[in-house]
Amino acid sequence: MPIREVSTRAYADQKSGTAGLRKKVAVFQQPHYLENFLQTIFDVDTSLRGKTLIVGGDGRYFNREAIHTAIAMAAANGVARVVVGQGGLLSTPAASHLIRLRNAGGGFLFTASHNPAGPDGDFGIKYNVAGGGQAAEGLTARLYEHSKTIARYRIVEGANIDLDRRCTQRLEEMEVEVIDCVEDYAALMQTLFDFDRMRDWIRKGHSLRFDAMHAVTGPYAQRILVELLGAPAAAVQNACPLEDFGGGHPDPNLIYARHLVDLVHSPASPDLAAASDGDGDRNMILGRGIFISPGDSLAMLAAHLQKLPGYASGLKGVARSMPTCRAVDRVAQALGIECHETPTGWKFFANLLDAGRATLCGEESFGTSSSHTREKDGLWAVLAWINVLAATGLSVGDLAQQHWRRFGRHYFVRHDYESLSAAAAGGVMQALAAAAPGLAGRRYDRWTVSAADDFEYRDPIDGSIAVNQGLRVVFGDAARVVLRISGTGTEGATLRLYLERYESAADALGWEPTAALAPLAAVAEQLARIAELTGRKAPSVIT
Ligand code: G16
Repeated sequence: MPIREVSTRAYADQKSGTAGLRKKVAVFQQPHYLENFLQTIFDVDTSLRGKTLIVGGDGRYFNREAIHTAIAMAAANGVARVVVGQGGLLSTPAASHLIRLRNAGGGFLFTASHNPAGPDGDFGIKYNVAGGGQAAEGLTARLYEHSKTIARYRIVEGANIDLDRRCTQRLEEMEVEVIDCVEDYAALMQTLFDFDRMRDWIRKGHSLRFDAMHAVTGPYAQRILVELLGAPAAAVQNACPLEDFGGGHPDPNLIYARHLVDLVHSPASPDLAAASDGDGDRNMILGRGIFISPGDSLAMLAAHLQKLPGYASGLKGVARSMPTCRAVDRVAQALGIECHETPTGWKFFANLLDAGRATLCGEESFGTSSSHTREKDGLWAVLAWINVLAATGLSVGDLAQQHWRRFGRHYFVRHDYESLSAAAAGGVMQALAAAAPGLAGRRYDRWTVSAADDFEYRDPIDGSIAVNQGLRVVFGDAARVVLRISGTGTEGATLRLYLERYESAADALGWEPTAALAPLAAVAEQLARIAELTGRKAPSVIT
């Protein structure tokens, strides 16, 4: 089959956001659009030549076409071997693990994460590098520059790879290995968790409900929870991945997984309910009558992880993104370990994980994971919770109460203002940034501003500096108001307002989060003037 060099014209919008390139499907369907971006990667990151490339996606619409294109281009660009999940499926954490396991040069993960799918939905590419982590800021900047001038790409014409049969095929000089997408990941999980104890926990009658939301975690949950841990088949719902995710929005949060919230508040509540997102890197944890916020989940796992086999030697450190509540900071302090605050985006954890400075990381956007991979990992978090419950004998609710009694409680909420014009969202940011230098010492309601700035991060390992990572108004340990523009939206600009309020143990119990945060929401409006500057009286989504 001939390798063809195809002339193309550059598109000017291939700038990666918080997690890769994310656009409407129709944008990716433009002539040469996908090819241009892939060629950009092959041109800029020459380390893929002669190496293994991991390829997979979350099964959404356009996934198969994209994978066929990627394989045909890999063969034309000197890649030695492509390892691809059967049916084109690989969860993001499983792909990251495979990059590490196979010592691959990198991986293409076709996903727009939790964004809706289908012909009118979103598509995306995460490019992960050797070691399994997402491309760092410096590399994505170089990719963007190159994408503006690209004029040709290379592809093997007429390639015809069977993605559904597990076997090794040849395309020109390159080998294509189609593998079971779950096997290596499931093996890794068994080295981290006490499967005997978890099986026992289930056998004794503890109940589970995991919602795969018709996205990629279905086969993973089926194999691990049902086949390996013995949960009844009904414990995993919506397990079959669909191209449009069944018309749903696989974003495991209080809005899009409302049915799980209702379930845990009903008499039919399982002991643990959970969900994951489109590509399997997010997680949501609930117990009978209780939702565990991602920041709390991170802190609670940090407090108990050492009880699990893979973490028996203790945590080296923890890390959270800046907008994530500071609950884990208190646990780190009690454990006497490092606690890092990074910008939003899992890629910022990679250096800390590689350097052994962090074992556990988490973000408010329903992401939690450990040093076992270089991505956040939805099922890992669910398994960690099952193992912690099995090891402690506590219910989710009791574990949370115990935690808050010891460490105090961080109430947290995120308000999203979606589909704003870039000017409106930028206007809010600029106004608060301009006011920030004069805020220290001012009193709002019961809180006094201790610091207000635009978050800047200096990577402790490579010294790189990331600026403009979100505005934060800090009221000592008692509260924070954070404001930033999302890097993952595909329609207009999304403004995110994060509210965090801390109450020490004595005051904490029995407080309803919405009520606890209402006065802080009023303070945030005074500070950020979102209603006044955007005309939006209320957020589009509250999680
Ligand atoms: C991505 C990133 C996360 C980030 C999240 C939200 O998640 O991997 O690190 O926290 O987006 O980003 P933003 O607030 O900029 O929209 P995912 O699950 O979409 O890949």
